[in-house]
Amino acid sequence: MQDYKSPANWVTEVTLDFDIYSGSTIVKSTLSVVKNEGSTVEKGDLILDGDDSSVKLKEIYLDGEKLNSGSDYTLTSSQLIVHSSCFTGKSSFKLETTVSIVPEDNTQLSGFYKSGSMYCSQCEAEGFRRITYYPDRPDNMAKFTHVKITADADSYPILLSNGNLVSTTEKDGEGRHSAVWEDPFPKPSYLFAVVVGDLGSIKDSYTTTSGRNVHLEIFSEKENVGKLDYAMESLKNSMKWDEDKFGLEYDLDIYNVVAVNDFNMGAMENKGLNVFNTAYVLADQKTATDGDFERVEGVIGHEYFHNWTGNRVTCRDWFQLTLKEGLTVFRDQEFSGDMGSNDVTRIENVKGLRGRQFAEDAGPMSHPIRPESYVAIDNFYTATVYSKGAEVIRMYNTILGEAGFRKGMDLYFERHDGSAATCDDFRAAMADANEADLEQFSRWYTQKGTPTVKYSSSYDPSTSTFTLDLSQHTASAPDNEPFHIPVAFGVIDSETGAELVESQVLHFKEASKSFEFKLSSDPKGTAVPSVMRGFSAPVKIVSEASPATQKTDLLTLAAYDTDGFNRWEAGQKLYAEAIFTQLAGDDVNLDGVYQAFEQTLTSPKISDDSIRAYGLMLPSESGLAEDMDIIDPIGLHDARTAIKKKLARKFQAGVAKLYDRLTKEMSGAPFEVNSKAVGKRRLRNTCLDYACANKDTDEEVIASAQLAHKHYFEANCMTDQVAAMSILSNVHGVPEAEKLRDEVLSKFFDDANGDALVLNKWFTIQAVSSKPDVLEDVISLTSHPEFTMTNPNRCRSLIGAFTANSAAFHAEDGAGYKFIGEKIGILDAMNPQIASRMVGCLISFKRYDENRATKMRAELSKILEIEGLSPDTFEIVSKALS
Ligand code: HT7
Ligand code: ZN
Repeated sequence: MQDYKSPANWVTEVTLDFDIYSGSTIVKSTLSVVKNEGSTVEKGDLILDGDDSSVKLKEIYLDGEKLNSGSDYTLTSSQLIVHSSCFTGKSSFKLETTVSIVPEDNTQLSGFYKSGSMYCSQCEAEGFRRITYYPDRPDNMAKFTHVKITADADSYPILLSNGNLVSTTEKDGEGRHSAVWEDPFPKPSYLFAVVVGDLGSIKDSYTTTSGRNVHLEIFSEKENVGKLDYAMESLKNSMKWDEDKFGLEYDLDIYNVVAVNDFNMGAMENKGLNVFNTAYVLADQKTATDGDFERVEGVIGHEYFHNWTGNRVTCRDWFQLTLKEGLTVFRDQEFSGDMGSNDVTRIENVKGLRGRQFAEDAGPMSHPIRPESYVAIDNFYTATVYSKGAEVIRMYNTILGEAGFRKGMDLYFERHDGSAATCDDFRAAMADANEADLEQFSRWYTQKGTPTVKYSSSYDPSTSTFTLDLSQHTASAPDNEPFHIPVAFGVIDSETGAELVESQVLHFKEASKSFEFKLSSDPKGTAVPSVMRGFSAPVKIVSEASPATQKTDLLTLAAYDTDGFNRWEAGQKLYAEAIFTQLAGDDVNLDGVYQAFEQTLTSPKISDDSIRAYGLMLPSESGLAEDMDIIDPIGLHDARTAIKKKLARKFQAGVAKLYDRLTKEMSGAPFEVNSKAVGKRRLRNTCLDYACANKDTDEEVIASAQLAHKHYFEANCMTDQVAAMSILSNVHGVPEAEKLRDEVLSKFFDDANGDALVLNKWFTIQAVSSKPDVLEDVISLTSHPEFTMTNPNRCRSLIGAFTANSAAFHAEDGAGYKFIGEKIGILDAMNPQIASRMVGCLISFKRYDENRATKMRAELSKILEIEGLSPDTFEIVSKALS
């Protein structure tokens, strides 16, 4: 990690003036600058960042005196350096600049840009330098005291920025009007925002515990205003949850959210003015799936929680990104769990972590949650920084307990409110508040890779002693020192299901260690260890027991574990073992799998339909791939499909019965979004998936298609439509069934009526189809009039989705790689952030066989040769090839 140096000068106050005209926006800034007495930088020059591909300097004055290029300042492609000779002897001064920018030409969607008919900004991480010259670093916290926006009044009636609205002017003779905003809280430039447009909105209010009345308003394009209610409810729930859980209240009188069509990421936590990708704010019965509703709640919560963990306390430098992101993801996960079901949320989050972050840790971009270096910081908004970062925060919570964690949070805010902090500051607050030793815990910040924890156990009846042996190592980073791993643990009696050892957290800090427990009486059956309950650490957990013992242990845990997560996990491990045996071509004994599946399908003890559904679902291909040294994408897909078919065949009657029962129960019920209703839909759609899985004969293909077709036309919501259409999109080769598929696909398209988010689903479902000619479909969809590479959501919905279609993307002839390679070249010139994310699908070539690896590498080499390749894509590709 580069040594941190605070700058020679601080900007303490800012005024900005945006004068927006079609084709050119003039930005005037006045910066109040003071000398930083604590700086260790040798030269005292004022360094302002500025990207000259976006910003054109017009004028510059220091305390009213015009400055001259060369003698007074130096302009490079990325900086404006005001020589210290211009302000020698002054303890403070004012610097005024005027620049022009062209938001209409900004296809990178970083800085100030046009999205449809509105203008908006995205400044994290380094977008402010594409708006004006400024110390664009997170440790420079300044008050934005006066932000004036002027634009055409008829085209742009809404003029928004951070903080409080100070004044407005009416339309003048030229038809222009303006608004002035002031943000009383000092902030880094990455939290600055401006939005200008002709927008609709919904309004509400929230009164904080201490009595502050907060005006809440969510803006969108006018035709989408009817889809904002769920976001508003989620926002109010978030505000209440943060007060209840962490004693944190909102601190301004206004909280504005704006939905934007063209956005590189999910959303942005700008102080008092969140900007959201429409995909994470718009939701209604007709257009959003339950998954979409869940994401809206989670992301609304996430951005709101940033107000304290990110905005009030920000990051000293971008190496500390996980300080705000890991912590805020942990907070949004806890919020989502509390709003619905904690076990369900945990299962979903761990599935995501295993599918994405474990893969990242096993590839060339593997990095610690606090990276050591970067070329483009935008490349480090990764699953590791976010999701593994959240797991690291969760481990503090596990080690210190909920009350201890809260004490640590309180101390963190007491010490760092209003400042820019580090991950070490956070760890120190946790340690000091609890008098805990978290020295070794720091390795989670500095060491990369996914550790594997192996365990074995024994029981000695002569001493009534149960022994658990643990060892840890990181295969991808063998030099790693042992981590401090909290192992949540219990022991279950295989005969009675009784908990033989009280559930507890073991502190595993050595390369290997044995833990002993005295049992009060001998087990009736065998004593089965339940290790890493609730997924208490981001590790791979492997039993060293014989395959036969492992199977019986997993059956015990699947039936009896008192920990909901491990109950689910045991079933998943049984399924995974069967899939890998199938893949190896060995005889598969499915007795255990059938037992677990049947138990899940029928057990009256399972009260949550989502848990039952997740228990019936097989592990994902991406999750399974992480347990393979060399990934065989097609073999894996086929083996998983084969096991699914066997289950579908064996439980055809039971699945159909459950499907019918749920259909009856749900018929005529009003549409609701709550755990119960979502659970029912999830379970019924899982049954549909199994009911349609038997496709060995043309008759079966037709019968499946008819069932899915019926499900589609009887659906009362997007969740059920998508479930049915996903099944139908796989249909091929049987004309009668293909007719039903095509009918549904075109009905879906017509009913979308141009709705961008619904059309994205239409593209995605076709891109992830298991049809053998899916790539041809995808290629032809790139010429569809509704397809465009310039909108990140649309691009992800087709091109990104195809890369997730592992069996098709990794086709042996390399056609998938070639297609993606070409698209990345085009994308990089428009939007490097999106291109560099997309190229991630090619970089893990070492995980594949020689044929595939060679072809993937060849595409990467071609990309590297592109003239003018962005630093973003260059960083990822060159790391992969090195
Ligand atoms: N903190 C926000 C990060 C973000 C971002 C980063 C790089 C490029 C574009 C971006 N848009 C938003 C999102 C979050 O974690 O809340
Ligand atoms: Zn965030």
